[in-house]
Amino acid sequence: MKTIYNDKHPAHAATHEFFRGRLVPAFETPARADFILQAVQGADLGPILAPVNHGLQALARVHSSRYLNFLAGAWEEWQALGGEGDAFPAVWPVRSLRHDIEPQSFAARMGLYSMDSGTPLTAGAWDAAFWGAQAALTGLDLLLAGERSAYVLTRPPGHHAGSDFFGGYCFVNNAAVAAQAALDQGLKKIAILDVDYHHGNGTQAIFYERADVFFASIHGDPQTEYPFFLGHADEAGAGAGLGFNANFPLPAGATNEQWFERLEAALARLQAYAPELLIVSLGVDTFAGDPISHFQLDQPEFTRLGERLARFGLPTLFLQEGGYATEAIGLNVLAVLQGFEQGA
Ligand code: Q9C
Ligand code: ZN
Repeated sequence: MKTIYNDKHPAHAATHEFFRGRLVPAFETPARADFILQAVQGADLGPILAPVNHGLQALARVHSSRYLNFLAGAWEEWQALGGEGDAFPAVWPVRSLRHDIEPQSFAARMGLYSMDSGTPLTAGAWDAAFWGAQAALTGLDLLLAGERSAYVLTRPPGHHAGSDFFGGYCFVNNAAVAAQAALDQGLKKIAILDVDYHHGNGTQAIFYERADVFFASIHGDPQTEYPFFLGHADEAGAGAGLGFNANFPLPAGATNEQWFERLEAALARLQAYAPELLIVSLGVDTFAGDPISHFQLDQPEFTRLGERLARFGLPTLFLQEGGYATEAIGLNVLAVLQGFEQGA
């Protein structure tokens, strides 16, 4: 399996994030991707390629242009204001406040375009996120040229980012960019399977009213787990998209048996949809040792996941999402990818 490595990822390097009222060391760090790269290289998984620039247009197919403009210029604006350290939002347009007018104030736009205070906007966030999407598009090219699978090694992750907001450590929704690009190149039905511990609210929302992308997700119950405000089992899609969204929330602390049972249920829904391409939002924060999550998967289960996805039998694009047990992340990801290769 080929890996597309976003070598611009170190440009996004937050030192701290807000958690329980104070700044704590950031969880989403460059070291995560470094460990994965080391594991992929060490195992000789296959060639490691650089992303090819496909331009901004592919991002603009799923993100609003005012949001992309904001992201591209945010660091300069923050610096011009004398911002010290990373930028964080502090005010949000909740219910009854307006979203249609884009305020001049940078602080106000930080809130308009974000969903939480746990996602530092750094000097290199835009560069890293832009090239992450390009890496996803490069991976898609390989599949459209006939490869059976590809792995996109990138950060920051993408699945919490909506059409016009960042959050959950995500800025550009790589899975959505890739799915839309596949449709734009003539495919008709795309399946996205999100196995990150957290519900992929951004991806779900982007395709919620559409029938050409089926989004299925297994995740910690939003009653207690981030992103809290989306990811319930009754979210089935709307309008033309009704029936093309499926959520499988599990309580924090769920067993591996429960997790694989939900995986089967999710795959059954995707199979009935008869998609042409599978995009996997591959978060490995389902790992038993993850510092911010509460499932119990370990390396044998990650291998089993990879084997099962291989038996699903579709061209498969793996996109890196979460996973915060930094020292273990490389072997956890590798277990999925090698399981896939063995199961093929
Ligand atoms: N300090 C992804 O896995 N807040 N995002 C956690 C812990 C947000 C995770 C709080 C977690 C987002 C892509
Ligand atoms: Zn996650």
